[in-house]
Amino acid sequence: MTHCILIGAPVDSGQQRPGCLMGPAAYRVAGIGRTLQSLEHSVEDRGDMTPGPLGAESTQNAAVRHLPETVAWVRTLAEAGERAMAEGMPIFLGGDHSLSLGSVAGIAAHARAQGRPLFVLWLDAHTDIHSVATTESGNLHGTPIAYISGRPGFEAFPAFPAPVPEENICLFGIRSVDPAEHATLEASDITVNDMRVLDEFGFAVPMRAFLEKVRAANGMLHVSLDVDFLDPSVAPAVGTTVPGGATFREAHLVCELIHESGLMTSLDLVELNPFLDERGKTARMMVDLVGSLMGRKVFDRPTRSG
Ligand code: 4U7
Ligand code: MN
Ligand code: MN
Ligand code: MN
Repeated sequence: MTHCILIGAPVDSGQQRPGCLMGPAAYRVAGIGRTLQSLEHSVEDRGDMTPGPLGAESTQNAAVRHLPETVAWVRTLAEAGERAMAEGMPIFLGGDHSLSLGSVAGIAAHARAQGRPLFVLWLDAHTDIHSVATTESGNLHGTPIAYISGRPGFEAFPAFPAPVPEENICLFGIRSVDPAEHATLEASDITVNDMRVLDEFGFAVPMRAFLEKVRAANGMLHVSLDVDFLDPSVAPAVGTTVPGGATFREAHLVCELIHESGLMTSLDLVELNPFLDERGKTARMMVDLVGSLMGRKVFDRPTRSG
C-alpha cells in the first residue's frame, strides 16, 4: 500500500494552447482518487497549487514566453514535491510539461538528502532538452530535460538542487526531435529509446534494461508521463500530437512493468488538455494507466504464466 499525494499543477504557461490548466480537474472527474483507493492505496489530495508572486526574470532569447510565471511555478512545485516525498508518493496532476522543471527539482532535493541516486523515465514523443537560450518555439514545456540534467541556460531559474546524471535519464517513445536537441543528445549519455528502437525490440526489453539499472543502483525513480507518448488515436487531448505513438496495449505494458519493478517513487501526469478531448477519453485513458502503474492487473504473473 502506498500513500498517494495528489498535487494539482494547473500550469498553462509552458506552451501556447490554452486548456492544460483544466487538467487536474479532469483527472479528478475521471476518478484518479477512486482508482487508487480501489487498489488499496491511501489518497491525499492537496488540491491545486498556485504560483507565488512573479519576479522580473528575463532572457536574451526573445522567443521565450512566460519566464517569470514559469520560475514562480518551479519554486512552488519544487517545495510541494520535496515535502510530499517525505510523506508518500507525489503524483503531479498537470498542467503542461514545464511543471516538471519544478516537480523534479523538489524530488532531486529529497533524493540528495536521502543519499540515493535519482533516475528519471521520460515517456514522451519529444526529448524536451531545449535550453531557455536555444528554444525556437519559446515554449518552456520543451526544456525540462536540459534543466534537470544540469545544462547551462537556466540562469533565471533556481539552481537545480542535484543534477540528474545523464546515465540515469531514459527518454522513451521519442519521435519528434528538433535539430538543436539532436545535437545535444548525440553528445550526451542520455538513453534515447526512440520509436525505431521500440519497433525493433518491443517496449519490454528496453524498459526492463532501464529498470534493472535503477534497481542495481538502489535508485529512486521518477516517471514523467506526457500524454503525447500515446498515439493520438487513443489520446487526442494534447496540443502537440505526433502520429506513431504507443498503443493502448504498449502503454499498459510499460506501466505494468514499472509497477512490477516496485521502483517508482514519484509521478508526473502532463500535457492533458481537456478542452481538446473527446468525451473524456484521454483523461480516462491516463487514469487507467495510473491504475496499471499502481498495481491493477488481470492476474498475478507468477501464478498464471509460470
Ligand atoms: B512536450 C518542440 F518544436 N520541440 O520545442 C518545441 F517540436 O512537453 C516541442 O514534450 C516541445 O509536449 C514539446 O516547442 C514539449 C517543437
Ligand atoms: Mn513533454
Ligand atoms: Mn511531448
Ligand atoms: Mn506537448
